[in-house]
This record gives sequence, C-alpha cells and structure tokens, in this order.
Amino acid sequence: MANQEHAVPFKRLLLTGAAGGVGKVIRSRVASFADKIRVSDLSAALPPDAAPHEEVIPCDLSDKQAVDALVAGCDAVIHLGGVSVERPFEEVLEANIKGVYNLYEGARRHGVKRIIFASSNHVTGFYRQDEKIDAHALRRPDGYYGLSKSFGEDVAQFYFDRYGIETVSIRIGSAFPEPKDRRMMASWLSYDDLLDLLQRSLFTADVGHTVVYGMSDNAVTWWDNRFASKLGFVPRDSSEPFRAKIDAQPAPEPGSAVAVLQGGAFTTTGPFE
Ligand code: NAI
Ligand code: 15L
Repeated sequence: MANQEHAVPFKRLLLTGAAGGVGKVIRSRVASFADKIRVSDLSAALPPDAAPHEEVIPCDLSDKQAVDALVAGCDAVIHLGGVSVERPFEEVLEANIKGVYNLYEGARRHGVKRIIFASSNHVTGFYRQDEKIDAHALRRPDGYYGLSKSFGEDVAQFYFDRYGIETVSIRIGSAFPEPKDRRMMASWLSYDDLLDLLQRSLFTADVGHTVVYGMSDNAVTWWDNRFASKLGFVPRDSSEPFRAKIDAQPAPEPGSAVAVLQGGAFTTTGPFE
C-alpha cells in the first residue's frame, strides 16, 4: 500500500459498535491493525469473551465519563457504534450526536491520532438516483439519522482543524453480505472492500479530514469517489454477480422514493408521532 505513515500498527485500536452487523464481521479481521484491539458496544449486546489480542469494554456512547475511560490508552478508533437506521430524534441524539461528541472529546483528552468514522450515504440521501455527486457536494441528509452523520462529519473536521486529530469519514453505502434490492445494486459495499478501505484509512499519511464513499466497483453508481484515490482505494468487488437475483424481485413503484432518491426508504421514514 503506497503512502503509508505507520510502519508498525497502532498500539491500541478501539472498535465501537463491535456487536453490530459490520462490527461482528470485521472484529477478527482488524487484529493486525494494532497490538491490542479494544472492543466495545452496549453491555447487553456484547458477550464478555475476548481473544488474546482483545480487551472487551462495554460502554454506552451517550455516557461522557464512560466514553472518556473507554478512549484512554487508545491511539486510533474505528467508530461504528450508534443508531444505524432512521429513528426518533431523541434516540439519535443520545447514541450518535452526543456519542460522537463524547468520542472526539475523549480523543482530544487522550491523544488519539486517527479516527475512522462510519458515516453514511444518508448524509446525501435526497439526491436523485440519476444524479452523480462527489463527497464535496452539498449535504442533503434524509432524516435524523443522516443529520447525525452530517454532524459527525462536522465534528471530525472541527477536531482536525482545532486539534489535529485526523479522520477519514466513510459514507458507507450498503455493507451487507450481498445487495438486498435494486437500490443496493448501486450502493453495495462488500466486506472485503470495506476492510481494504478501513486499512487504508487508518494507515495512509496526512489524510486531515477526508470524506469518501464506501462503495464497491458497481456497474451503476451515484457517487464519484475521486477523493478515495488519496487513499489508493480501488474496490475489487461488484454487485453485478447478484443482478439476476435482484432483477427477479418485483420492481419498486415508478416515481416512488425507493425508485428515485439515493436514500430510498429513509427519505420517507417518520415522523415518529
Ligand atoms: P448495527 O446497528 O448493526 O450496529 C451498530 C452497533 O452500535 C450495535 O451493535 C449497537 O448495539 C451499537 N450501539 C447503538 N447504540 C449505542 C450506544 N448508545 N452506545 C454504544 N453502542 C451503541 O449497524 P451496522 O450495520 O453494523 O453499521 C455500523 C456503522 O456503520 C453504523 O454507525 C452505521 O450507521 C454505519 N453504516 C452502516 C451501513 C451498512 O450498510 N451496514 C451503511 C452506512 C453506515
Ligand atoms: C445505512 O446507513 C444503514 O446503517 C444501513 O442499515 C443501510 O440501511 C444502508 O445505510 C443503506 O442505505 O442501504
């Protein structure tokens, strides 16, 4: 990998959201990124079992003191934890908005050098599927969840400008074992491509705050991922092998949000009254 800053891995890497869909998959695969992996999630979600290279520390991200203790001793973070779908504002506020603030405050206090922030395509979900945007396009969040990720990107920029903490914000498309529907034919990110992107995001020098889309090499795409070239990221997988399976599904209603907008169903979820 070109342009690597760290000849040796980090000393202690914090992985939040380790019990989630993505976290469970990448947990064992980030072992080589640091001497120790500190694995965290809500206590109810996280079994206490730890591999020899791991420390398991349950933590609610909305608890500032607990997050401060969680971050202490870590020099890098992969931040996956939080609400990952559209939910009432109060839930998003606690886990994502207070959560990301608490994380960066801990990072500032304890000298964390690099954070990988799991942002989302829902930061730009109100663009149409026939538009192609890059990561510098005006953000158009498609709900409270998208707003929280947009806030997280701003927090990342602020903590770089003010304190020099570097972040790669990855606007993940759809990171699942395979695309589940027509929309995900464009947004799919394979786990292998995600792992490659995470590794490059951690180890490429001088990223400042870089925002990229997390997408595989899909035939149809809504995102010009040119800023990912700074990381040398060239995805290897594609949603195309799943096309026949997806085409066999009923087509979405023409003109519906799912058919027209990049954010799909997120753009019409709620209000939660
Ligand atoms: P997930 O919902 O499966 O995992 C999120 C984890 O965060 C869960 O294990 C949950 O217990 C934990 N969590 C929730 N509230 C918390 C709190 N207050 N304190 C501590 N932990 C808390 O989500 P998934 O799919 O694994 O996604 C991981 C990250 O990537 C999330 O931040 C999500 O927003 C982001 N992302 C994922 C995409 C995907 O396609 N999987 C697409 C775009 C972004
Ligand atoms: C997300 O941000 C969600 O976390 C994930 O569950 C998917 O819904 C994904 O976006 C998507 O847009 O497919």
